[in-house]
Amino acid sequence: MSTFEAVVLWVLLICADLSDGVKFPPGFLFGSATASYQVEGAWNVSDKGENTWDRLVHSNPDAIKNRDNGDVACDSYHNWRDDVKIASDLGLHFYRFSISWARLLPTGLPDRISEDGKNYYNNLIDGLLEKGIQPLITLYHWDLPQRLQDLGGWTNPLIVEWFADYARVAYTLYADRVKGWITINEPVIVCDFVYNSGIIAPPIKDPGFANYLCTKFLLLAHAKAWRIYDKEFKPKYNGKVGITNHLIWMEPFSNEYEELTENLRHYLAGLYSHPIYTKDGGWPPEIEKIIAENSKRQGYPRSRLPAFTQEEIDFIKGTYDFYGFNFYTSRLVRKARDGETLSNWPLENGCPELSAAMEVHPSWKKTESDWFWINPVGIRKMLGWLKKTYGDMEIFILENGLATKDYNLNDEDRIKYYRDHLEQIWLAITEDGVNVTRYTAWTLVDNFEWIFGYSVKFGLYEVDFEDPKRKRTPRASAKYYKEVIRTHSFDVANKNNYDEL
Ligand code: GBH
Repeated sequence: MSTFEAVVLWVLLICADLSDGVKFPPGFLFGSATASYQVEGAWNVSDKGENTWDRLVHSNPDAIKNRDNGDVACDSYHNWRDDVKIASDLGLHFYRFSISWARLLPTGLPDRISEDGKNYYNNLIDGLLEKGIQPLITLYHWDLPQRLQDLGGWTNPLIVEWFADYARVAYTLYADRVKGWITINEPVIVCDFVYNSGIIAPPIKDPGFANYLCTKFLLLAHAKAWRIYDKEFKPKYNGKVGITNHLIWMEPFSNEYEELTENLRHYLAGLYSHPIYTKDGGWPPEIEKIIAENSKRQGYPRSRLPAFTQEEIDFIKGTYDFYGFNFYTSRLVRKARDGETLSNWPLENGCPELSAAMEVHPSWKKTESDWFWINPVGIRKMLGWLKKTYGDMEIFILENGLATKDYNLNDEDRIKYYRDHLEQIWLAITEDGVNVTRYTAWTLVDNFEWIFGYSVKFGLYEVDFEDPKRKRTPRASAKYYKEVIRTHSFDVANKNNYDEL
């Protein structure tokens, strides 16, 4: 062996050794995600039906920062080949995207399937598979057909049938090639944020009442869609179906708020988890009791949280193949002061139902988005809590990422965010024995960030929104993530030596 060879071997051994220590388990998968309304554009192309976000941005443009809208967005409807290319350049194991319900079913109902809608998703799926990337489909990421909204949307019990019919169409068309399905993205946003705040689509404010109707019917809709797959498609295709929650780690402000904090976890995560993942099913008992008592005191003849029949409890229970959640941030919890007004939006500021107020720790770095402070250890604690509370399940992390502002390719802060969160996830796996098997970076490309429009950016790739072709350019974080995937490790050895993208 020449001296040169010996040195090369020595370097290789050291590198292998270093990254071996921090490797994710073999079989652990890395992906990235987007959602239809945030990237597709083509809002009125072909026979696509109008959805609730189309309606909001057109009827009340001032609801959105800079009067932005998703009419064109990243134009992924026309540029899907670019998305597939960059997903492949990154080496993604899977790509999570959502189907626009009204693009596939222009009437919202299965009386007519759009040819163009059907082909669009067929092309995307086949394009991904050709590159060896698994498609992971979200059926509902907030863009409800407006026609169904006009009939009450998620507060109408018939949504259970409407959603199940739509799910069956999607499975029938795509389940031969798509092995991973997410029924609904972040029910706490679909129900609680929507009806408690009134500031996103559909803009209906009916706090403490409509949100709970939505919660009940959404859970039944999820369960029905899960059961359809389980019975009609799983025997043949053997894929996995689940729902994904938006979880914020809740920590007591001080010791005296332990119980309040635990209640709040059982409220925010529990309303959407207890019915599905526990052996008894149904509402989390302590929360059911609190809402019933509050309702009684307020003069209602029955709880604002609608009861389940035993049949419904059994129908929802066990409808999962994994526990899915999205994670961004954390909060500190304390009792609300007398007379303190709490925002009706419970997740990020306070929860009137429990008289809980939320704060942030001074050591958590504020990001450029109003609701978002950084606390990486929160994700490890969240994983530990899920395991302790609901048992040892397979867990998919289906979104995680950092918000920045302005065009900027050199996003060192995003790299740090990803690195620090991946480290905590790795610790949860290796030290706490939590069975996490997937990680998803939100998001592949800068896109329409809901009421913040294009002012807030989450992309691994920057998108030039002035360019008619919406050119995508990799940020430093894209290069970092590519290296994470290649080495199967968060501790990428030589940061300055990424492959060119
Ligand atoms: C996820 O939601 C979504 O699934 C995804 O579509 C989105 O792009 C991503 O996060 C990044 O935000 O300041 O009062 O308007 C996360 C939950 C709920 C966080 C709404 C931001 C804004 C509250 N989001 N919240 S407010």
